[in-house]
Amino acid sequence: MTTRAGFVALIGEPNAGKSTLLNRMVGAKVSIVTHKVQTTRARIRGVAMEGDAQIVFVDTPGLFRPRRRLDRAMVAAAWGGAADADVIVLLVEAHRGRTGGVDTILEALRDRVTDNQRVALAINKIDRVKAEALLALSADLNAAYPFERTFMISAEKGHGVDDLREWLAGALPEGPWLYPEDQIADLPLRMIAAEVTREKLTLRLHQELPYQLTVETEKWEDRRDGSTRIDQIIYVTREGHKGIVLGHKGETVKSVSQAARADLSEFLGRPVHLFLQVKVRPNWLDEAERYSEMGLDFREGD
Ligand SMILES: Nc1nc2c(ncn2[C@@H]2O[C@H](COP(=O)(O)OP(=O)(O)OP(=O)(O)O)[C@@H](O)[C@H]2O)c(=O)[nH]1
Ligand SMILES: [Mg+2]
Repeated sequence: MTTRAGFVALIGEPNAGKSTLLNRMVGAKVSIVTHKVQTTRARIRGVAMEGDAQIVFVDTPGLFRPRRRLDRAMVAAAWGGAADADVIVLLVEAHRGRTGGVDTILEALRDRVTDNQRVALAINKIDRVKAEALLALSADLNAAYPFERTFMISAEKGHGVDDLREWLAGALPEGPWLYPEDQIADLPLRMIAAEVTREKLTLRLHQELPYQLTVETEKWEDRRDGSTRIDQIIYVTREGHKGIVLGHKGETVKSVSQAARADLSEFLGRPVHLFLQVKVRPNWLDEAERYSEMGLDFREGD
């Protein structure tokens, strides 16, 4: 049997639907999703099988103009994911079209893509627009960059996703599989668990606060009774933020904990006891250890 295997990087502006697409391709929620921009902070690998091909999808942080050290490390991680990929898929939101941000990405692609890499366009969220608009957008983007193929998809509803996966499988180089056939993600469980809690926090907190916090798994204990105890710390930058995360009588953190615990129990297939602690750490955004916990390179933020 001739097998194929390789890396497919999903890149695009924040909120384009990269993580939603990765989860759909893998068939499990390995990367967190919210309606807010800059949800994903590091590269997240998910593995999908298609016939004799093993496709390693690499979800990346959105590409935007970075301001903070964390932002710069995120954008560097995204381009690093693209650099290592056999195939790059650029996701563009159908209803937003060719934005300035998309133009900036196209320009960077012209400089960065190497001869042995293939690049496809996926116009996502087609459920939000009329067919006529799609054809015009596809023509416009293809005039701006020589994409090998264009796919019209809805990562959320699943339209066009099978075609994309089939094409990707054929586009990968011949070679042995890179992961065991039943592995779906390449990310430590404690990191997935921290991400789930960060997703619930991002969904419940407003404005800048989600961008000023990070979550780390401190302890993980698989108990003999079949349950798992997970202890996590939520780092915030200010005393005021701690109060907001806790909420009136601790209600906010309680609802975050309940929602995270439900997701984690489902993901792990066993009961989970989740303990969250909020700590003020004014400079966590400038601490190297916080970045390595997230899977980011601190120096890339210089
Ligand atoms: N209507 C519609 N919404 C979608 C589709 N795909 C993703 N979304 C929504 O778009 C929002 C962003 O999705 P994500 O998958 O988190 O986007 P992302 O590109 O990973 O975003 P960052 O991690 O911030 O870069 C979420 O609210 C998704 O539910 C789609 O095909 N149709
Ligand atoms: Mg994402």
